[in-house]
Amino acid sequence: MNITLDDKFKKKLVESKNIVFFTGAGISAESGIPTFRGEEGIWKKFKPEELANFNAFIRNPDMVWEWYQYRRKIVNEAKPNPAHIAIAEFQKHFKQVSVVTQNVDNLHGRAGSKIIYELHGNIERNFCIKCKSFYTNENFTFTDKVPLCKCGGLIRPDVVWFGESLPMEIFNEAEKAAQWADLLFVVGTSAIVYPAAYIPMNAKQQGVTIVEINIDKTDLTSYADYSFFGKAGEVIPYILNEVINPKT
Ligand code: BJW
Ligand code: ZN
Repeated sequence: MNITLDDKFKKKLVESKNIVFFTGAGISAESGIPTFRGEEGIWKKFKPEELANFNAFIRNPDMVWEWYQYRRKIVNEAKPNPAHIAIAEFQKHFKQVSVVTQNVDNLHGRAGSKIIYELHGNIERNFCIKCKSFYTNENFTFTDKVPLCKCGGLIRPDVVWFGESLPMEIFNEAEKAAQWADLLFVVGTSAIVYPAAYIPMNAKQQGVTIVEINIDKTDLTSYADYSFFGKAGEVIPYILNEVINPKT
């Protein structure tokens, strides 16, 4: 990691009251959870668009279910990494800290973040496509074959697939939180999936300062006020340290 925090950034940071972190799969990469896109992001040669959609589930429910089983196992074994932990730690130093996440792994919650908007659902929950009954992962022993509800319907994970609406109330609250932020950190997302990616773009239009943290350039880089290239698990603790021990 080779980043420098300039005086203007440091001033903005210490004067901020309301901080929002907008996160994607890259923040969980250092916990061992693969991202969706890029070298490490492909599962059995399928793109996320080919698996994370309702038609794929109806065509081949066992295959899509197996993908989620594989990911649940990884998520269960994963632990929050220094990036999730540092974000939770920010709560001790600012009036309000919110997390808007596209991730379904609940690692922000496990790290101790209190205000979390989950835009794409949560892999720990499931529901029946016919009668909409909810099931948690503990409700039954999952196998690699898709389970059936008591009504006979297929049970699917409670996540948002391509072509499906995001939970609108959560999305609206998240959008408001981002637009009222003094600083919006955009961490570990390719920012290509909409409508989630509108959140930082719209906040920028409202004059919010955007700080991107990513190992690579993204579609959002040209909109960001600051871009810190490096691993989230290194950059976020480094910024937190500046809050705790400001060096002038
Ligand atoms: C690190 C790192 C480290 C790695 N440190 N960084 C407008 C324009 C264009 C298209 C559309 C549009 N509006 C809608 C669409 C269509 C579509 C869409 O966006 N398509 C695009 C792909 C083009 N959107 C939808 O279909 C959405 N629904 C919708 O719009 O409904 C409207 C509607 C409904 C009904 C009727 C009519 C209209 C729904 C989108 C749902 C996305 N779902 C998924 C799966 C969730 C469940 C699951 O987890 O299985 O969400 S897909 C997948 O992508 C997942 C993610 O949340 C999402 C974003 O991915 P993310 O997090 O950015 O990950 P990556 O892998 O892409 O990037 C990782 C990044 O980390 C990289 O940048 C790395 O460099 C970085 N990195 N290591 C820091 N250590
Ligand atoms: Zn049912």
